[in-house]
Amino acid sequence: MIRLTNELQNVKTVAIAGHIRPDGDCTGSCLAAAGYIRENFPGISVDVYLESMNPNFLFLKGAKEVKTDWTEDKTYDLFIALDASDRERLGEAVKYLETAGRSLCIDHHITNTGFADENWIDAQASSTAELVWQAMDEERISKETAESIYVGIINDTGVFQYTNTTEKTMQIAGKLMAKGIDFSHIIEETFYRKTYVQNQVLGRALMESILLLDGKIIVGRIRQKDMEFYGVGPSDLDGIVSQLRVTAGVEVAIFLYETGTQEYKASLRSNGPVDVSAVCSYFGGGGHVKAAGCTMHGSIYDVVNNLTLHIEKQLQDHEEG
Ligand SMILES: [Mn+2]
Repeated sequence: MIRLTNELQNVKTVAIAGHIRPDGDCTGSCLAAAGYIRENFPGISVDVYLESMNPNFLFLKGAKEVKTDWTEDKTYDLFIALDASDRERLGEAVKYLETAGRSLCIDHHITNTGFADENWIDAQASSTAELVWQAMDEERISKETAESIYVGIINDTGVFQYTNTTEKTMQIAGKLMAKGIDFSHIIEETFYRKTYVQNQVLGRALMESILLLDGKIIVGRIRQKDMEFYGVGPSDLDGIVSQLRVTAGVEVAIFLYETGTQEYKASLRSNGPVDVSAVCSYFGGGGHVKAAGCTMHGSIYDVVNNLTLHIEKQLQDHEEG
């Protein structure tokens, strides 16, 4: 376990970074940690590095000060990695880790490599935000910091729906509510809100999806030319795999979007016994048992075949076992 108060002794400068393609947990965790340090340790200067800032999270405190430009060479006393499972996932922010006096890593990915000087990895935690809450002194957490933590938790639990939600998750969520946050508004704006084009591209992926293996696997995909047509980027595709997943009878949902010639980013979700983290790890990716991702190379047919073979194998082993 890591306690921020203990780690900030004799520290004057802190860099906080999450993973590339930052999601709500990553963004919320980073903003919460930064806000907490700025509010309670005024002598410490904090920079947050995120590859991009989702406009839905711009209302969170400190969001507008996030550095999305990593060209500056700065050295820090302390580097804190949040929700990033390995060095590669930090993107170019890894240079601040390498030059920092000391580094911490707080994460809940089972695949985390423990790359920092001190690592707190708890794969039982619903979200990194849940761990960030525990790293703080409860009475020193402001309403604004509570909002950022809440965004992290609802993002990774699907608003307390997924099986990673625990009694502890709900206790922490209750304490966040007691800080006076507008939880209903936060859920609407950060989890359910979609732009018109995001809904259009979701519809397109659903309409063109296919079922494989007697309906146990559903595959959706978006080509680069589709993304250009709708004028959307990768972050606009969040949530498509979740919608594919709710299809009746489906064990595993696969969503693929084209990132280059014969290159696809794959997101997998499991409803049942299939460990998609194992599938994605085989192809060089990672994640959680029920939600994972990887980058795949080859034609769309090869990519779908390779992924479904591994899923089919697991389903067979499960039926036999
Ligand atoms: Mn997370």
